[in-house]
Amino acid sequence: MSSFAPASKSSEASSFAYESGKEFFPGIGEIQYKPDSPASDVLCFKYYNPQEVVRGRTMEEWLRFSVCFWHTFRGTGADPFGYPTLCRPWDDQSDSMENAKRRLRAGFEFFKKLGVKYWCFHDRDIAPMGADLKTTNQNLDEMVDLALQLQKETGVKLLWATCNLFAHPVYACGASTNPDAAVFAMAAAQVKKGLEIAKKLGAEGFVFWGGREGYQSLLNTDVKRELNHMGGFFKMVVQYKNKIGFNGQLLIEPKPKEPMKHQYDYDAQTVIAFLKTYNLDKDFKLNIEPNHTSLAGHGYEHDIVVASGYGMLGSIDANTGSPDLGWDTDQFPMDVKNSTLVVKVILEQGGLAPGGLNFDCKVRRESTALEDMFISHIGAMDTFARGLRAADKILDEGVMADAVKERYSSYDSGLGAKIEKGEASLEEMEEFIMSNGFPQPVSGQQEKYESTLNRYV
Ligand code: XLS
Ligand code: NI
Ligand code: NI
Repeated sequence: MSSFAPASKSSEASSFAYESGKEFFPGIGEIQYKPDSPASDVLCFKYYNPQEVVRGRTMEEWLRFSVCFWHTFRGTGADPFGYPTLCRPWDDQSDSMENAKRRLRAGFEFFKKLGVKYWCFHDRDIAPMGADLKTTNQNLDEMVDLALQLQKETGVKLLWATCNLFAHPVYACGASTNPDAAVFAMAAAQVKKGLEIAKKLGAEGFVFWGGREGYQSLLNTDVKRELNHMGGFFKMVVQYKNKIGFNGQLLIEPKPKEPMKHQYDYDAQTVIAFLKTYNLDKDFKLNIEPNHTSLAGHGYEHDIVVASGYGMLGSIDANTGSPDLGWDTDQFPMDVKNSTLVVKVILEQGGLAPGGLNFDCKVRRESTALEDMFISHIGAMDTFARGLRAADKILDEGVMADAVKERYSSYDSGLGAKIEKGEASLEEMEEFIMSNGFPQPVSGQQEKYESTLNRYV
């Protein structure tokens, strides 16, 4: 397949039309909760009522929404076949600091008007790289000062920060798993700075997404050595985090493939096994992105359920893919059944804090209007608010939980309880079957659960 990737930026050069000091989103005010609004009004919340109390906490406290800076303020809509379509009036497409500052100001106006309390970014989203590490870090410092000021002015906080360890050509064969130790050093130096700025901005977490940590071919790859390097890299991160007193939660975001053919952080269970193998499981949790879970061949909420089950669910990149496509389309989550199943887990584990629901989503390249940025986020927030209301009802009535409990009740006493305590032996099992005979099959009743769920969503 040949690529029609844009080499020229000429198509969007004329879109810059921002008058200094003006609003970035004129005509759009703070988004209101209007439960009685008609279906045609998509610039208000119909279900998300931030201060409404559900199960002892406000909706805002349960859901902890965050906007991601990379898709929403750095995404251009370019794809391998087409030029950018999302040409924002404040963005002159240059790598200047002036442009970076305008973008950041536009971002904070957006967060404030939307009514989210958190944002997330990669270091390279907010500041252009310089010719060397020193100037790169200086650029970052200048942008972080502005971000700190805007955070103070708006009350918007940093859910998590992350380092982009995958876009630069030098990371093509991996960052911490690169066969070249100098590239490992470059990544480590970048993360050192990343942790420092995260601390300065009061980040509640710090994410590692290993987009290039994997392989395209096993023929040129020493898998075990690369994994050892990645484990060592994270040990350094823990040491430095403790040294500088950064208290944010460290998180790993699993993804099985794309951009690499295989990525080491394949899915929740793989990452948990990795963390345990390298004795890092007390220092890290998982940031689960359902679109990645789908890519791993699992159902939407699978990794959320698994991570939570092991006490390792730290945060969620709330998005979705297209079930009919095999890649990470990062769409806005608009499916109420999916959001219900996710929020049910959040409620059952007592919340996500210090994590949250970060919209790692991008509007489609065809959705070119500025208001689409709002409509997409509002729609997704309403989807999760509906999920919260439905999950609350499911837990309140307890019909599904009771049925599941009943399904496992043979483990509550007698032989089952002995098995669960780890006090039983194979000989005892044999004796039990000898005296009781073969057990009768018990119905799993999947359809009963499915139709019960449908009564809530
Ligand atoms: C890419 C990942 C990425 C991480 C942050 O697929 O989802 O956006 O969330 O690096
Ligand atoms: Ni993500
Ligand atoms: Ni993703």
